[in-house]
Amino acid sequence: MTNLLEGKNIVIMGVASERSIAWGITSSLHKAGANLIFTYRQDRSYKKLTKLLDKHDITAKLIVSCDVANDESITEAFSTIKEKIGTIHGIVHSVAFANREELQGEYADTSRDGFLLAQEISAYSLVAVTKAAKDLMTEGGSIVTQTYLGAERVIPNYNVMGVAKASLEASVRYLAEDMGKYGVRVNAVSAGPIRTLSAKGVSGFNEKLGMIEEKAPLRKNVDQDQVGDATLFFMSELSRGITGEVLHVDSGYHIIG
Ligand code: NDP
Ligand code: KAL
Repeated sequence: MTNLLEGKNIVIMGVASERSIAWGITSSLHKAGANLIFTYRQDRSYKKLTKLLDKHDITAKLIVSCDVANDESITEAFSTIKEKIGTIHGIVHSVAFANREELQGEYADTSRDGFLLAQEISAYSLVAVTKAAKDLMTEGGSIVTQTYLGAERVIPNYNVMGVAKASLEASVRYLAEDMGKYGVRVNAVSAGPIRTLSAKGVSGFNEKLGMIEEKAPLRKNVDQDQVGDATLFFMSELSRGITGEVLHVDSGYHIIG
């Protein structure tokens, strides 16, 4: 797997800590020889990221700030990438957000603002980023996002985020059709529960981990490296015939009734 991404410029969005799924992806793509560009939102994430890169002896080609809730910030980030890097071959979209108080109780209580916020950051951002990256992906490439089973089924507490992920998965299909003619593939990885900053403090997370150990065919939880390797597959030519797909990396849990 060492040379799968040699010479490829790939943008990774969403490293907030060593536990981030995007950090597992960073490891896999780095081992495959990719040149990595990172985007972050909070200064705290920038500090974590630079420390992690240092610790693991990974050199970033570029690190730029990008708040996906803000069109100007997206345009600025991608024009900096265009100016400093030129052509890119891939984007890893690993960002999501909903108000904590709406990730519990009844979905029927979701506020208009909370609904729109979750959609904006967790689903529309993939569209906005694809739009901004279009003229940098002149040699074709691959866009990969992260989703969860709550898009397909009702999972307690996931609520407004489940509806945002359903919108994200539908966007993957529509974007796959649009971008296919430019040689760009668009896919999603649907990961099982992984303890990250996002998962911290949300109700019902530990129960979900237990459920996988008990019911999933592989009887164990997945980790960031497994999601990283599946994302590497989507980034590489090994998946050249696949687009518009949602691939479950969840120990097989989704097949169990
Ligand atoms: P993390 O908390 O590590 O990452 C979430 C990231 O979202 C952070 O880097 C955060 O950046 C970023 N983010 C939030 N709002 C914005 C914004 N407005 N602009 C730019 N970036 C933003 O959690 P995960 O690694 O768990 O989450 C990554 C993805 O994986 C998400 O899409 C999540 O839904 C998905 N997923 C997670 C699962 C899990 O069990 N953990 C399971 C299945 C899917 P910052 O902190 O700088 O704001
Ligand atoms: C059924 C599950 C249990 C948990 C329910 C909801 C999880 C929603 C994920 C969503 C991304 C979490 C947040 O938006 C948290 C946010 O309100 C507060 N946290 C933060 O601001 C931190 C500091 C930053 C880094 O986080 C973000 N996101 O910016 C779902 C479980 C089993 C699987 C998970 C966790 C899925 C998923 O999508 O993450």
